[in-house]
Amino acid sequence: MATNRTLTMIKPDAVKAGHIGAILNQITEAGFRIVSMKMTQLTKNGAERFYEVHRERPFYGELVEFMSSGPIVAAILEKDNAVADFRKLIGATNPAEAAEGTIRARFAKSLGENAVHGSDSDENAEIEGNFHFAGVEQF
Ligand code: FUP
Repeated sequence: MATNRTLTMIKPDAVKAGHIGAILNQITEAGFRIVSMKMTQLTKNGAERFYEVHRERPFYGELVEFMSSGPIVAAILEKDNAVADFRKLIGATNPAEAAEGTIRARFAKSLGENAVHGSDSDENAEIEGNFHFAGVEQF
């Protein structure tokens, strides 16, 4: 079952800019079912733990500051081939390189403030889903 799920976050830049509705619409129009969803805010410690794999990268500090700077919308999404299909829907990490019509091409500001997160593997989708949601919140 985990192979059909991914975890997304609508990041602080996109929430501030008022894009929650448009992004969720694009996600559901693309055939993803919402398994879990909430508006929340990462603490600095939470963002550090979520992005632990990037700890040694030069952008880690900025990433943690940004991701804890305001509210986000976290959601678990379900669809066949969810991880790969969602990454295709959001486009490249850098919005300047994201294909036309992708969520990042439409809504992201920059490489650092790139509107949405999408899990990069089935294993991480499960870890990230369980980071944000308890079992009873996964429908
Ligand atoms: P992605 O899987 O597309 O979200 O990209 P990564 O896991 O490589 O990066 C996670 C987040 O780190 C990105 F969403 C934005 C930030 N980042 C930077 O700020 N600078 C970089 O050079 C790479 C990533």
